[in-house]
Amino acid sequence: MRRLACLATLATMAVLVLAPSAEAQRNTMTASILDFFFSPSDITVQPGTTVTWVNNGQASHTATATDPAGSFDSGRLQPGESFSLTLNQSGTYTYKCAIHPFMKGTVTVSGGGRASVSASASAMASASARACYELG
Ligand SMILES: [Cu+2]
Repeated sequence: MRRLACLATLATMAVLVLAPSAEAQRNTMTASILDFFFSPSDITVQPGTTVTWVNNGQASHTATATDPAGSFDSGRLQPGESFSLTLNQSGTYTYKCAIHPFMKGTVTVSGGGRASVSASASAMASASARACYELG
Protein backbone atom coordinates (compact mmCIF):
# COMPACT_ATOMS: atom_id res chain seq x y z
CA MET A 1 0.00 0.00 0.00
CA ARG A 2 2.81 2.37 0.86
CA ARG A 3 4.62 1.45 -2.32
CA LEU A 4 1.53 2.27 -4.42
CA ALA A 5 1.24 5.71 -2.85
CA CYS A 6 4.86 6.37 -3.70
CA LEU A 7 4.46 5.40 -7.35
CA ALA A 8 1.37 7.54 -7.72
CA THR A 9 3.27 10.54 -6.36
CA LEU A 10 6.11 10.02 -8.82
CA ALA A 11 3.74 9.70 -11.78
CA THR A 12 1.98 12.95 -10.86
CA MET A 13 5.29 14.74 -10.48
CA ALA A 14 6.52 13.49 -13.86
CA VAL A 15 3.54 15.17 -15.54
CA LEU A 16 4.17 18.42 -13.66
CA VAL A 17 7.88 18.41 -14.51
CA LEU A 18 7.26 17.87 -18.22
CA ALA A 19 4.55 20.52 -18.54
CA PRO A 20 6.68 23.72 -18.30
CA SER A 21 9.06 22.80 -21.14
CA ALA A 22 6.16 21.98 -23.47
CA GLU A 23 4.71 25.38 -22.60
CA ALA A 24 7.98 27.17 -23.41
CA GLN A 25 8.11 25.67 -26.91
CA ARG A 26 5.00 27.50 -28.10
CA ASN A 27 5.62 30.98 -26.74
CA THR A 28 3.97 33.28 -29.22
CA MET A 29 2.77 36.86 -29.27
CA THR A 30 0.61 38.59 -31.86
CA ALA A 31 0.51 42.32 -32.49
CA SER A 32 -1.73 44.24 -34.86
CA ILE A 33 -0.67 46.82 -37.38
CA LEU A 34 -3.48 49.33 -37.80
CA ASP A 35 -3.95 52.66 -39.63
CA PHE A 36 -1.68 54.17 -38.35
CA PHE A 37 -0.17 52.61 -35.28
CA PHE A 38 1.12 49.33 -33.86
CA SER A 39 -1.09 47.69 -31.22
CA PRO A 40 0.32 47.10 -28.71
CA SER A 41 3.20 49.38 -29.63
CA ASP A 42 5.42 48.22 -26.75
CA ILE A 43 5.85 44.47 -26.30
CA THR A 44 7.91 42.55 -23.72
CA VAL A 45 8.59 38.86 -24.36
CA GLN A 46 10.83 36.07 -23.10
CA PRO A 47 13.77 34.88 -25.23
CA GLY A 48 12.66 32.38 -27.87
CA THR A 49 9.23 33.96 -28.35
CA THR A 50 7.84 34.22 -31.85
CA VAL A 51 6.21 37.59 -32.44
CA THR A 52 3.76 37.89 -35.34
CA TRP A 53 2.64 41.26 -36.70
CA VAL A 54 -0.62 41.14 -38.62
CA ASN A 55 -1.63 44.01 -40.87
CA ASN A 56 -5.23 44.57 -39.79
CA GLY A 57 -5.34 47.99 -41.42
CA GLN A 58 -6.54 49.18 -44.82
CA ALA A 59 -3.14 50.49 -45.92
CA SER A 60 0.17 48.73 -46.56
CA HIS A 61 2.64 48.82 -43.68
CA THR A 62 5.99 47.41 -42.60
CA ALA A 63 7.68 46.51 -39.32
CA THR A 64 11.23 47.68 -39.90
CA ALA A 65 13.90 47.69 -37.20
CA THR A 66 15.52 51.05 -36.51
CA ASP A 67 17.72 50.02 -33.54
CA PRO A 68 19.62 47.78 -33.98
CA ALA A 69 19.13 48.96 -37.57
CA GLY A 70 18.67 46.11 -40.02
CA SER A 71 17.94 43.46 -37.39
CA PHE A 72 14.60 42.72 -39.04
CA ASP A 73 12.37 44.03 -41.80
CA SER A 74 8.98 42.65 -42.73
CA GLY A 75 8.97 44.26 -46.16
CA ARG A 76 5.68 45.73 -47.38
CA LEU A 77 2.70 43.95 -45.83
CA GLN A 78 -0.58 44.23 -47.69
CA PRO A 79 -3.78 44.26 -45.58
CA GLY A 80 -4.24 40.78 -44.11
CA GLU A 81 -0.60 39.78 -44.49
CA SER A 82 1.61 38.97 -41.51
CA PHE A 83 5.26 38.77 -40.53
CA SER A 84 6.75 36.49 -37.85
CA LEU A 85 10.03 36.85 -36.05
CA THR A 86 11.59 34.62 -33.36
CA LEU A 87 13.59 36.64 -30.86
CA ASN A 88 16.34 34.73 -29.05
CA GLN A 89 18.68 37.60 -28.08
CA SER A 90 17.87 39.68 -25.01
CA GLY A 91 17.67 43.39 -25.64
CA THR A 92 15.38 46.15 -26.84
CA TYR A 93 14.50 46.52 -30.48
CA THR A 94 12.86 49.64 -31.80
CA TYR A 95 11.04 49.61 -35.11
CA LYS A 96 8.84 51.73 -37.33
CA CYS A 97 6.71 51.50 -40.42
CA ALA A 98 8.99 52.41 -43.32
CA ILE A 99 6.00 53.82 -45.24
CA HIS A 100 4.64 55.87 -42.30
CA PRO A 101 7.74 56.60 -40.15
CA PHE A 102 5.64 58.17 -37.38
CA MET A 103 4.34 54.64 -36.60
CA LYS A 104 6.75 53.37 -33.97
CA GLY A 105 7.06 50.44 -31.57
CA THR A 106 9.47 48.54 -29.36
CA VAL A 107 10.03 44.88 -28.55
CA THR A 108 11.90 44.13 -25.34
CA VAL A 109 13.31 40.61 -24.94
CA SER A 110 14.09 39.80 -21.33
CA GLY A 111 13.64 37.13 -18.70
CA GLY A 112 15.10 33.77 -17.78
CA GLY A 113 13.55 31.78 -20.63
CA ARG A 114 14.70 28.18 -20.67
CA ALA A 115 17.17 28.52 -17.79
CA SER A 116 14.47 29.32 -15.24
CA VAL A 117 12.18 26.58 -16.59
CA SER A 118 14.79 23.85 -16.05
CA ALA A 119 15.68 25.23 -12.60
CA SER A 120 12.09 24.91 -11.42
CA ALA A 121 11.78 21.42 -12.95
CA SER A 122 14.74 20.05 -10.99
CA ALA A 123 13.46 21.61 -7.76
CA MET A 124 10.19 19.72 -8.25
CA ALA A 125 11.98 16.45 -8.98
CA SER A 126 13.90 16.53 -5.69
CA ALA A 127 10.70 17.46 -3.82
CA SER A 128 9.01 14.31 -5.18
CA ALA A 129 12.00 12.13 -4.22
CA ARG A 130 11.76 13.43 -0.66
CA ALA A 131 8.01 12.72 -0.49
CA CYS A 132 8.63 9.18 -1.69
CA TYR A 133 11.33 8.55 0.92
CA GLU A 134 9.09 9.72 3.78
CA LEU A 135 6.23 7.45 2.70
CA GLY A 136 8.48 4.37 2.41
CU1 LIG B 1 2.45 52.11 -42.20
